Amino acid sequence: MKRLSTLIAATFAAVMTLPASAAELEVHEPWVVLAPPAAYATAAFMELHNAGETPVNVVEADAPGFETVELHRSFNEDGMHRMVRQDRIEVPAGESVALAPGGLHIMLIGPEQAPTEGQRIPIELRFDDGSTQTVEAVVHPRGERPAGHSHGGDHHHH
Ligand SMILES: [Cu+2]
Repeated sequence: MKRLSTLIAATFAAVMTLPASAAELEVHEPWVVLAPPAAYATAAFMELHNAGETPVNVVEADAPGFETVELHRSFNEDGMHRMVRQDRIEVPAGESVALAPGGLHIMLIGPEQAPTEGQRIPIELRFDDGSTQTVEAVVHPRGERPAGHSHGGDHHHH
């Protein structure tokens, strides 16, 4: 039996890949929409890039100072703007997924205090392997670029 189990172990070793971890996910330009002070909710956007060789699944998000944080997707149906909660946001290996206005976003619901322009909101992303990654999203009005951003192909370290 020893030989057989060795063979099985070897087979598994060949098939198994390293679990996807947060370390392989690069998060670019996280930002939060500056909402009117009385707004019930606002949204966070960012670009997720998976530099690894296995898919990365974001299954939850959280942020301090908000009652509820959910993964959402906006879409248009018969001219109506709607959004639906997502169980996960999958970032395929080697690809990028944009969380952007009109599409995927992280919904920040029920702020204790209205976020103000320039505020940095830590958003924790949780992955299906149990790992987490926290990004700092800057609050700014829709349609504006965060201050100090450059498109020089620089790598962001976290
Ligand atoms: Cu939403």
